[in-house]
Amino acid sequence: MLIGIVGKTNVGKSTFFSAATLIDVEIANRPFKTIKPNRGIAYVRTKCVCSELNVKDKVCHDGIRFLPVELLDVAGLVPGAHLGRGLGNKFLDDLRQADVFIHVVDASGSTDEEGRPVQAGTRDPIEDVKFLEKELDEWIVGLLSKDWEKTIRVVEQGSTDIVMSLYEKLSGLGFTKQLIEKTLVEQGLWRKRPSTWTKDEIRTFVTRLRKIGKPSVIAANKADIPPAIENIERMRKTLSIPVIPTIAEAELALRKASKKGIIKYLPGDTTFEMLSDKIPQNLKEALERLSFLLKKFQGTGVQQALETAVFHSYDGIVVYPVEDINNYSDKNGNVLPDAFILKKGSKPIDLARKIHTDLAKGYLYAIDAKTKQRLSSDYELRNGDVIKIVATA
Ligand SMILES: Nc1nc2c(ncn2[C@@H]2O[C@H](COP(=O)(O)OP(=O)(O)OP(=O)(O)O)[C@@H](O)[C@H]2O)c(=O)[nH]1
Ligand SMILES: [Mg+2]
Repeated sequence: MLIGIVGKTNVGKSTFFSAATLIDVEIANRPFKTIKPNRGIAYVRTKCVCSELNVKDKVCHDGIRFLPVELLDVAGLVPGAHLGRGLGNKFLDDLRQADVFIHVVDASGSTDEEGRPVQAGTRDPIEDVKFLEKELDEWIVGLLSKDWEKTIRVVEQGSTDIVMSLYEKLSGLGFTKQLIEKTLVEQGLWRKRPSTWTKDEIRTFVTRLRKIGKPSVIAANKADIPPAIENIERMRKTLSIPVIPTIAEAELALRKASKKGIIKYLPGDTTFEMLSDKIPQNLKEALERLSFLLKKFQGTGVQQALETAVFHSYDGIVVYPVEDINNYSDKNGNVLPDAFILKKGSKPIDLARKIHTDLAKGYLYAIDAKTKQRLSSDYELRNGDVIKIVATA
């Protein structure tokens, strides 16, 4: 699973990335610090199925399982990026494979539209959300418009159908044929000759496709700077996607202090414990400030943003593959050795594909380890399912 971190330049994308992955990257209060994308692994938490099954596994901690997700932090955008402003938006191609976006916004309004530092409260973060969504749409429209005349010709001559044609044009973006077809129908473009589609119709179609195919969550960052709270309230009222207040900088500091053994802190916690009383005064003061922020915001929001992206926006469910349905283990007796995130609506064959392409090739059927029942091939997997895939050798 790949999460793309997108947003205007200088809003805290790399800080968020670094806090979530503990990978050191360049962070600075100036636009366009990141140019080359950063890739790393973060973890989302889920309640492990072990307690429900009354078994003990060696993977989860106190009944909580940490599942890896990949994060991609890319260069920032500014309005007009699709026309080449700032660094342009060509690097968005790195994000084609992303399943979901975390859209980092400077909720405090302390960076102007070009990402330059300004007095807090100057810039309206809602404008940042709007322009970024527009840039994402322009990017997709650009992919769609390439050789548009030719597309029109082949479709109208009947050599290929419109769904297949659009699917191929947008290949790599991860939109399914079903989604493309459903969106065409919904927008009244199905059976309408592509040569008669207006620019507005194409744009509305793309916006809809993006909203469903590349869902996103807003990380309302720099929530610690005062005007952020009012801005977040407004964003929640205006926007139709989840808005999670985040303080990426605090999360990064806490995770680093925890790594150094200064404090005991787990991502997502709302408090931490100092592990020594010989902490220098200045560090103690900094930690006290962090403690205050954690209490005030009920956490730094970074973990919550990741989990909202995976389990809410992307609609992820967690499924546990096993080989031995009686002991819920693999063939070596390891109990619940793996857990995979799949999109809601996935079938047993999708799980097989996640485990190994060969397993999908030789797929015969699946068994629900909890009920010991054989599952039909169109069974929709549910969160917490424990599944054995039976395949040819
Ligand atoms: N107050 C505050 N500052 C933050 C927070 N998160 C990041 N910053 C600061 O914001 C500035 C920009 O952070 P970056 O992570 O480099 O931002 P970016 O979006 O990756 O920027 P580019 O790569 O240049 O587009 C840095 O000075 C960070 O320390 C936060 O939660 N609160
Ligand atoms: Mg950056």
